[in-house]
Amino acid sequence: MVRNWIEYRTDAWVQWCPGCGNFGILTAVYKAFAELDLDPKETVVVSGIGCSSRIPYYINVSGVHTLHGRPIPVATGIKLANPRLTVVVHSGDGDLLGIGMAHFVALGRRNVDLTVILHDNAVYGLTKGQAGPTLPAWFRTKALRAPNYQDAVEPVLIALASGYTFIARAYAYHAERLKEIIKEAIKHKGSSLVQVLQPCPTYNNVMTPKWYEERIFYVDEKYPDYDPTVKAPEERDRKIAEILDKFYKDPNKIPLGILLRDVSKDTFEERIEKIIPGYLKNPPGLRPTDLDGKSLIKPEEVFRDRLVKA
Ligand SMILES: Cc1ncc(C[n+]2csc(CCOP(=O)(O)OP(=O)(O)O)c2C)c(N)n1
Ligand code: SF4
Ligand SMILES: [Mg+2]
Repeated sequence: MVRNWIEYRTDAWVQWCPGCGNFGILTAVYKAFAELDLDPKETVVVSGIGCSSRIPYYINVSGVHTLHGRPIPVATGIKLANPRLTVVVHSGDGDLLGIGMAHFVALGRRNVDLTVILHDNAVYGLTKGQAGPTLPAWFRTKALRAPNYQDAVEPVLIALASGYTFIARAYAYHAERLKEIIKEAIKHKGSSLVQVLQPCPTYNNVMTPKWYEERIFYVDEKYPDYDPTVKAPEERDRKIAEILDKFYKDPNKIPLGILLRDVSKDTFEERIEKIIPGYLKNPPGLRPTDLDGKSLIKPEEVFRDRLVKA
């Protein structure tokens, strides 16, 4: 059964500026969730703080609007408490790659089965247009008094270096292509990154739709033989070298599509199962905590080794 995507809409007024790329991302997410037939009760959207992070209010699944930079740790906790949930992180470039960068790297190292959708407008939209971590050096957007004199970070390369097992880039105005990529990212078992290039017509007057559309290309169109799959750990470095060689030679071109799909690694949940057998069958979030009014959690047993003896 495929649900109607309208079921995932809420009644909340969508508070984004006209033309904002977040609308394309939201549309793609509704349709991806519907086509994957995700049960709203078994799906959680977790965001940080920013314009993009308002998204949990607009999607009719469980949602948590967390602190600036912290959606990944909160999402990790939710997923590890109940690995049967589908957990999707939505946040901005400032949130995930500035204040939240350590968590972004840690997620790749762990390969928790989460999908991260990075709304990348290269500015801090909510706080009125300061330079975001992905704004190239010497670009001067309209809120800046001087050109940006920091270098940009490249989230795809950081994700490759950190261990993410699914890495893709998309463009917010191409909602159909974005929807297909989001579906693949959610289906993948492990940490997935979808970097979405997102025009911000209010503050980013340099990286406009025209600017993006002159640079983007789809890897499956330009290189139809390219296979993003990594099947064994020793193939990963060779695949990264191929990505750099094929897609990163021309700094004026931006590759879109699925760049890496690494099926060679255990997820974090599978690693926990190895050291705590039975965890996947009986994870903490599904264990009863109360029986007939009597708590099943006995602090004196849980903390037995840590009690300070008088
Ligand atoms: C701890 C903390 N520091 C700073 C802020 C102020 N702040 C709110 S949103 C934001 C950046 C938003 O940029 P981004 O994550 O790129 O999201 P966008 O608005 O562009 O979607 C900042 C710095 C905050 N809310 N909390
Ligand atoms: S400020 Fe930019 S990112 Fe924020 S809602 Fe407006 S157009 Fe979108
Ligand atoms: Mg931003």
